[in-house]
Amino acid sequence: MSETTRIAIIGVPIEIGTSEPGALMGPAALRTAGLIRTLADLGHDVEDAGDVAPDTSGAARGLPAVARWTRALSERVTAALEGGALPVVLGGDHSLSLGSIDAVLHHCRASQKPVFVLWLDAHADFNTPDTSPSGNVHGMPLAALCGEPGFSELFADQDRPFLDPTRVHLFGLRSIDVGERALVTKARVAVTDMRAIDEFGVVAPLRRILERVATEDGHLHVSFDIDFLDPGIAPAVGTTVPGGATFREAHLIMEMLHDSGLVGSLDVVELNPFLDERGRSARVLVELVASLFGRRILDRPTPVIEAVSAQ
Ligand code: HAR
Ligand code: MN
Ligand code: MN
Ligand code: MN
Repeated sequence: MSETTRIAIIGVPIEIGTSEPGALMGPAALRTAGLIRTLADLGHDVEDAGDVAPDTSGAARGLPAVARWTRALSERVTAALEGGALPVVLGGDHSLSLGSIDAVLHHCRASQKPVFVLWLDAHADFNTPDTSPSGNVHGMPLAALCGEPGFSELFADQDRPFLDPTRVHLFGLRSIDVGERALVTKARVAVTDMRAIDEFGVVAPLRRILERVATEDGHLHVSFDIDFLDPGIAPAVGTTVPGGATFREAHLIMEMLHDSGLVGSLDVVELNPFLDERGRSARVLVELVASLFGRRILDRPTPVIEAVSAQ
């Protein structure tokens, strides 16, 4: 059995960042698929902090409404981090990362720890209100967090810390908009797109990322958008893109993240249970999160790795 981690589960039933209804059921579906019990059975100390429920009366959609969620979630994630727990945030659409990562940035500003983000996603989510073809806020969180213009109303703190785009790593990218691509390039966001994964696999690029986080003694926030996975294994998402990660690739990523010991916070987002097939996408996510938290086949790290690197 690996070490015990204190885990704070925070549900965020938000779907106003998308145009497809249903993601608000995501936290409930992940609980139904056994997420809490699975993590507790691995020996972790799991607290289910329930769902965030901001007052959104008078602001039904758009940035003003998302701002209410962002502020409420940022407070909850900050409380978890300050209490020494590892926050696991269940979505809900990807606009919730505005709140989870804002909290991580504030928390790490005090300790001067650099914040790294591993963005497992088919999309870059680096649009601004100016470049977005859809106007959907779930396609914008990284741009807002990195300080691109157009988002001043989102955050409570006018002197907020920004995310350093060169410490953001897009992993699994295979759909990007024209204006968004220009921003990603200009900001020098790190990218391992699907072509790179096809050519080199997931191991070499992920090892480089983890080595960098370890060298700089950083906090690693993992933001796992279910559309990173191939729709064939995880159909429950409004924005499917073909050619996604296989179960084996995603599983290995989770095992490597666990073995690194570097993950400090996690989002699991964009699950839309209304589009699922008998709960199978929710179950796949629970399996993968279990691997990130130490479920392994044998009761020891994969032995071949030591054998190979010792040569
Ligand atoms: N890039 C498109 C847009 O901004 C689609 C974004 C879809 N985003 C998510 N999260 N599903 O990654 O509208
Ligand atoms: Mn996303
Ligand atoms: Mn996506
Ligand atoms: Mn595997």
